[in-house]
Amino acid sequence: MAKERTFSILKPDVTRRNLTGAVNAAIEKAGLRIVAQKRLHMTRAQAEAFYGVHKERPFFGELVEMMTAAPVVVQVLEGDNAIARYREVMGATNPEKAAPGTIRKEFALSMGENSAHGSDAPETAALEIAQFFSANEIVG
Ligand code: 3AN
Repeated sequence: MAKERTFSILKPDVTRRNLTGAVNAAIEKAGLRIVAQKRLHMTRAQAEAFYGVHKERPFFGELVEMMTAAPVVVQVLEGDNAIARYREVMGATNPEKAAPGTIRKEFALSMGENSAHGSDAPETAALEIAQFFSANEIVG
């Protein structure tokens, strides 16, 4: 299996409820290594750029508001097939449809406040990582 890196965000609903450690425990238990991590408060410009692909969607305004409402924790996760593995560990976008034991089933509040973001492909993972981390901040 190929060792990969993916980009993760623990969303404001996680930091607000003091669940950063609980979500990180689920990530590590799944065999993913947190090889970079920082807590920051996203600016509107950062959130709009990050979710640019969704700008025509009806929930875009709400999404930007939600992502800038409180701090987030941005991370780089590393492991075998990390991109697909992390999406499995996160569970479905809609927490009601997420499988038992997934981060979203355990912690998410709604479709919007769904606790975690994970990249969906190698190209997006590389772009998303580069938006928040320089190479010397990632230590595998
Ligand atoms: P995922 O994060 O599971 O890849 P996407 O890429 O479809 O899901 O959506 C990006 C983010 O937009 C979601 N994580 C969620 O916060 C928000 N979102 C998606 N669909 C909705 C919706 N119908 N209503 C509100 N927010 C949504």
